[in-house]
Amino acid sequence: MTDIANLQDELLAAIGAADTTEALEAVRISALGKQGSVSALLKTMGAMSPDERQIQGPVINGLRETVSNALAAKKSELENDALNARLATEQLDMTLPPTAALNGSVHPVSQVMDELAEIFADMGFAVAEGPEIEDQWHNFTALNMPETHPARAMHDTFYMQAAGEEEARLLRTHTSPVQIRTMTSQEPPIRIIAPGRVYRSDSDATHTPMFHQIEGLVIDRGIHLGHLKWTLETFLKAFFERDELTIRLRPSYFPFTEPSAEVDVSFSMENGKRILGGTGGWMELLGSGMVHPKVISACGLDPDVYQGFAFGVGVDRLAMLKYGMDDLRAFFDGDLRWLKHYGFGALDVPTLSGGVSA
Ligand code: 2U9
Repeated sequence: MTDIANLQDELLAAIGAADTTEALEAVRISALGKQGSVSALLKTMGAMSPDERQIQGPVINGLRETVSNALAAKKSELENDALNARLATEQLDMTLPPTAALNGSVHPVSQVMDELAEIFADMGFAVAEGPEIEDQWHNFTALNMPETHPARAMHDTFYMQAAGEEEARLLRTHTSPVQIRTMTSQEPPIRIIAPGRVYRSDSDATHTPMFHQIEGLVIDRGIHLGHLKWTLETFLKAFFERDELTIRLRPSYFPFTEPSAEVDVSFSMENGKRILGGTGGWMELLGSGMVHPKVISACGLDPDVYQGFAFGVGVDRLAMLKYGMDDLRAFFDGDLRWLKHYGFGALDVPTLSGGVSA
């Protein structure tokens, strides 16, 4: 009995003295391991007479339980101490500058969208957004493209039919439904740009099933083609940072504008490469026109009172022309080497005063 009491005192003292989890584990093995002192005592019970076992059994089991409990208590005490020590040394200084500028980079599409928002904000345009999953009315019908209109088939639309819903919904094929939503919810004058993702079932070197568009819309009294031409020329000069850039409107057709015009931008050659601006030739860049009276009526406005102009252009194409990428598919590969090469620093925020380019 006294041996067992002595062993218990010894073990509890050793547990109390253990100051690391490793030291505590060594004590546990010396007591409860295969060759441990407590395990050896437990083994002796097999050879005892029933009377002897009735007396010694509870004592030996009591020893095992006391030692186990002391080990568990000490273990959680040591772990708690370790956590507190870590919390005391690990500090996060929220006032330090971010390191994002060194590690990540801003995708050229995001950079160009920020540049566009900055340029158009200076001309009084707000940024408008809308859902990417649309209904057919906002994406087509309100834009003078009834169900039978051939342009609907030309858009290579991704449709989705929900169970129990009568009409299929779709991934917007252009950002124009955003302008429709603005016209049906706000009073003119309206001056907005709608940048965002659009989807068409099309895929090759110059087409990806998802791409980025920016469209602009102005609705007010007395708006005419002159306002459109000035706005586009001012925007393109600011975006490409070339004062000698000129534009040319060519008659075209879109269901939602009348008249419609394709916009060409002048370019010149420098070291065998096309750069925008100058007098070397013309490059097609945007689509535009005066908003069709039927579109204005569809949004509940009187076309005899309100007129407007609209335009659309691919953001990815604008980025390629300004920053010199040649393959559209690389935009969406997520290749870190490409992002490092073409990406922009997170702190290079485009401003008109500091220069819109990074
Ligand atoms: C409303 C009224 C009119 C938007 C317009 C274009 C011409 C156009 C293309 C350019 C390249 C799409 O990304 S692209 O393939 N867009 O040519 N977009 S006029 O007209 C609107 C929009 C909304 C309410």
